[in-house]
Amino acid sequence: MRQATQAIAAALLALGCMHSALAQQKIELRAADYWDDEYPTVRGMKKFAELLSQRTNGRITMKVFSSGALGTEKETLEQVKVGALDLVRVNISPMNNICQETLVPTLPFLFNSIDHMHKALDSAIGDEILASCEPNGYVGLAFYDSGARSIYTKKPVRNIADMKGVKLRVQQSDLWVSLAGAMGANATPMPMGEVYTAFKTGLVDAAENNIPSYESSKHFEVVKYYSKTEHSMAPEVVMYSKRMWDKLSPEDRKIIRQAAKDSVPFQRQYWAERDAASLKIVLDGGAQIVSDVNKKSFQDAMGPVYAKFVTTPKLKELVKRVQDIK
Ligand code: GTR
Repeated sequence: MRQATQAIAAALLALGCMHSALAQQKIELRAADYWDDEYPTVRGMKKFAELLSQRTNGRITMKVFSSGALGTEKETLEQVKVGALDLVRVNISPMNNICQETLVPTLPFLFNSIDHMHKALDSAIGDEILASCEPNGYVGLAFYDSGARSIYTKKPVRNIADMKGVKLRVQQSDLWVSLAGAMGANATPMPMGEVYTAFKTGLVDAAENNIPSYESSKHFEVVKYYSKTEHSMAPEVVMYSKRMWDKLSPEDRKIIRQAAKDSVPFQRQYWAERDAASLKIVLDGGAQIVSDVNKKSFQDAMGPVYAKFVTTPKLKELVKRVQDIK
């Protein structure tokens, strides 16, 4: 009896050692982002990496492969899904066809200000949206800022009628195709990296994005009118591979989740700085910001987009909760 007890105690001790060895395992995470090292999303990811390393005394590190080195957003999302990459920062739009709840923050004119968007994403609504992609292979860790998206093209756009027949580049998401259609435009979905050439060859006449993207992509050099339609505030998102997540210890999951969350206020600061700096660059480069846009003409046309995509009780509830935020 006594021997048996001793044997059990020894086995438990061994298990405990194994467990703490696992918790102490060195982990080198690999992350991807489309933008270059100075862009606010990459700076946010690097802050996230720094916090991880600090909090674990260098046990968990994260290398951020920037400048689209590992592929387009759609491609890196596929790598994350199979676990070839641990995590990625993408715009939420390429998640739209993967998990439904991500449609909500992409919807046109849902948020009426940046503050409203922050309140919604910082609340339980944001957490629910981040958590909703787990069955599809992605653990949502955080939302990053991306400002508001507006249309830019070779002539000023002041009213929805100006969009009729315009070849508008959109992100690779069915919601975006429908949104462009509701504006009267011809949607041309393609990855961001192809848009510059598409402008040059006339494949597209217009695109839509925030000012830092308009500047960083150099699109402002070829397309001079940026019309403030501010039709969507689709945020950026940090998605972790569910397959890789399941291999982490509960302690490490907690550390990673917390570091991602704690990088958010830094990223918001980087965003604000870059937004102002990019505006100056595009203006100095000869771009014109068109502010007298009839936003209501755009807003009034979005009913069919809501009708087509906000179809389940869950999506309706999320939209209503966002709209009810004061
Ligand atoms: C940017 C975003 C990128 C990418 C791009 C696009 O605002 O930061 O991740 O999604 O938009 O339009 O493809």
